[in-house]
Amino acid sequence: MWDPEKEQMPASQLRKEQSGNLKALIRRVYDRVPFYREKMNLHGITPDDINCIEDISRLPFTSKHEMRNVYPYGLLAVDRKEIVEVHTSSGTTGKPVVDAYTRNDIELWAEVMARTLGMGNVNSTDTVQNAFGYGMFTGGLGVHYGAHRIGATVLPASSGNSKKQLQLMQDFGTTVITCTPSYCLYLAEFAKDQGIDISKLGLKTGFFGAEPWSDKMRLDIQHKLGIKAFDIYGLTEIIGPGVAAECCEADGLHFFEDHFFPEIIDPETGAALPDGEKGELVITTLTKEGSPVIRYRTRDITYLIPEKCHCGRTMRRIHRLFGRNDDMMIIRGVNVFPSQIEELLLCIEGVEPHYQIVVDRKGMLDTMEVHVEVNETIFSDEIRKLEHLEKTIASEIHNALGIHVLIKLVEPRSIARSEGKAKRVIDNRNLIIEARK
Ligand code: DLL
Repeated sequence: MWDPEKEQMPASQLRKEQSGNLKALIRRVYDRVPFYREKMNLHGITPDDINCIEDISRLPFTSKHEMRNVYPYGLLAVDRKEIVEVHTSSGTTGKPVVDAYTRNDIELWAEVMARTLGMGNVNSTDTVQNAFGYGMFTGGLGVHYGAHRIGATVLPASSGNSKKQLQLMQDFGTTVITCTPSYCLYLAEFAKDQGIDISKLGLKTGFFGAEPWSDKMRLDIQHKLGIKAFDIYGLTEIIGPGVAAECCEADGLHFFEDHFFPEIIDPETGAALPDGEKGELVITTLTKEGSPVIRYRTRDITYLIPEKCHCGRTMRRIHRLFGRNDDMMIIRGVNVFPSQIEELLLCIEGVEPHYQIVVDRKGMLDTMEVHVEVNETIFSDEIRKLEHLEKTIASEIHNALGIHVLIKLVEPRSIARSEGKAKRVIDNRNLIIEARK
């Protein structure tokens, strides 16, 4: 454990720290950030109303839409000259959101990322090959700072260039790999093509995140690379990676709630949901200085696990992410997450972990087609067998989700690979989804 004192803090002490930090945060943003002051005034709340962590539910939410509206520096709670680094989201669906870090924020980031890597016992003898993208994306530098803090040797490989990735692994004896889970699988496939057995290169551990991935996909990664795979969660709006991470029990991600306070709400009504109930994750940055965020609606769907973990850490856990409610497809009235489809697909013999879901509307009816890659052996089977497999997959999905989908088996390697986040869904319906704003 990287910081046993913090990570095993008794709940009462944690609540006390959270309460003190929330109170100080609200006073700070009220005094310094017009955006928050105006919102609080509108809700008739003053800093004096916030005295303990439970009072957090009195505060208004912050949405992505609002954060974009104040691009680039509308959330700054310090003087601009205190900012030492800036990251942004990709901005593919609108203006990017900005995370502005003070020197202390960078220290905090290094600390929570050291905790994250500490979940897999990374230490100064390790060589961490960081294949998350470096740049405005938070993955690259976030992992980098954490690995430095631990004293491991970092190979700042960044994403892509698979040939070079394999060369680095061989030359420098990489023990830890970090990247998106979809890129990791691609790398395994690429290694195989090159005649390299990636499971024999001495890798021990991998940290994967930035996109949803199922337990089946984890097993596949572990098997193909011969490593233990950890799920790590984070988002630009909050700090980047380092918000929550899985321990060796692999039963939920410990939320670093001394710095980031989690709540689960009903996405429709905004009402708080009890532990164990699935809903939208809302996060408040309790200690960040540069661009603090209050009750940020992440759109990510999960639930809180309050039970004590066998690893000894006391911080509450969230279940692995089910997906985002803006990725949730409503197909003829049924809510479907890509992760549910993935989970089903990967249970079927011969199916590869590469798929794409194409949603369309024919007349008034939603249609869903799933393009599924199969392995070479299956693909060279006779047509009759392929048709049988298509039917099997369609009926598995129908049994589990109650919707009819068209399955199209496609050639091995025909679905585009990504070096970063995989694109799983193509929605051709042109629906205007409120949540996307
Ligand atoms: O993806 C930060 C990150 C980098 C996390 C490296 C983990 C590793 P954004 O680009 O702002 O930041 O995207 C954040 O990605 O709201 C989730 O929807 C999704 N996401 C991140 N981690 C996971 C995960 C980074 N472990 C958005 N499982 C989040 C599922 C994840 N979804």
